[in-house]
Amino acid sequence: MAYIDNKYLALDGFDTSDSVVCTFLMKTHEDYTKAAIEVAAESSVGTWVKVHSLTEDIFERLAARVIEISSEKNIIKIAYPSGLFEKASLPQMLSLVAGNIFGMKSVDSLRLLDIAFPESISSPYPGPAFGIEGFKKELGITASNDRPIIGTIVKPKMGLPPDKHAEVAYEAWYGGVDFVKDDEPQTDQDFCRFEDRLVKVLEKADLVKEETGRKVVYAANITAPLPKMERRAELVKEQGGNCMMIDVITTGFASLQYMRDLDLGLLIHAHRAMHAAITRVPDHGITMLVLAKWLRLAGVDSLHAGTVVGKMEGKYPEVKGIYDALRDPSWKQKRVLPVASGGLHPGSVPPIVDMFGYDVLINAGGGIHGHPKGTIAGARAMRAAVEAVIQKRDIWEYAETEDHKDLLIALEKFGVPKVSKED
Ligand code: CAP
Ligand code: MG
Repeated sequence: MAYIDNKYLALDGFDTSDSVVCTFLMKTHEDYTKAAIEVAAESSVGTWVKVHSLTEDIFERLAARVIEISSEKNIIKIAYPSGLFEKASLPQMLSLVAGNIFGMKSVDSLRLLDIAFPESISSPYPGPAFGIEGFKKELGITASNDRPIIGTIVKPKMGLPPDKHAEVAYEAWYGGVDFVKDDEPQTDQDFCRFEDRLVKVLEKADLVKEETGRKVVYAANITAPLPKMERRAELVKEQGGNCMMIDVITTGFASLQYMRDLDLGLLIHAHRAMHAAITRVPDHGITMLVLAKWLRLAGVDSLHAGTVVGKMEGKYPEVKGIYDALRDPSWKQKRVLPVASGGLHPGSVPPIVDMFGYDVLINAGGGIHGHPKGTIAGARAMRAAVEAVIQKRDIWEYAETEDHKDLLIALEKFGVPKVSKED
């Protein structure tokens, strides 16, 4: 296509202080600079041919500019003047910087690697209502007794009736887990209606508090078309719940912003199911880093962010970058609690804490409910693993010295290697 106008190029400097700056990985069979111009034009004020109605004034105010081209690295940077964006609207922002350009014939592949916002764009977004500190406070965890939060997912993923679902939650909490969530596809099916499940699980949360004195969190999965989501969130509130879980990619950014703006005083736990359809292909799509930044602006309190050591893909540099963006203290918005989940078990606790510290929610589904002695033992093993890390002790040494049978069985079951002293 014949996009024209080198005026989209600003390679000799451009004031980006009031621009959203996007970094793209762009591969093309066309002239590299020309393709970069076409991406900038199509994602701001241009189209495939020059139109008479595009005045100089509009161009000066609103045209995106290519501020960096590195054809040998397949990297381009584009600055988008803030005037292009509606205040506090992620759907509009995504339609601009992550819209048509992915499908243009002039690029063979395009991946939005990173995004940086000027104050004028980011500050109208609410960010998390609770954040990391608020999430931990809900569980009675403060600076004086700081530690990672332990969570589980009720398993099997689908199928349990409400009373059995609640029983699994109770056993996990009783064994020492702080946080229990529904699985991502578990919403309001005939085998387990949402309201019935909610009431029964919250009764167990109250029972655990009576029996152990510990406050716990139940992330009820309210995922649904928006009116039902709103109704379910209100039910969580009415029933004394403290957290709603939303599958934020499948429900969409508009729904999430709406639910956050209700300001119900409930933790928002964000599951990212379907993200890998967008984030995984290395040359095309949008990175989880960019999704995480958008979700922090939107105001999730916790977000699945990868584990490096679990069953889902994601190498350390990329996953650490996501954790850093969620927990970056320089933002006006509160910090988001990253969630490590997927294929984890008690033996995963030391490497997760080594990589990411204590400001993390470590979720284990199969790693708890797959314990040979059942869910309570699995939860106790997870809790003991955290205790070993807090005491800076080797997990095997701790299990053996403390004669922690549940942890020993878990380490054997999940094949956790013993690290000999000289290692
Ligand atoms: C984990 C999980 C989570 C994934 C999500 C599952 O269960 O409940 O949804 O971890 O992946 O359904 O697989 P297990 P991510 O603990 O039994 O693996 O956190 O990467 O979004
Ligand atoms: Mg799941």
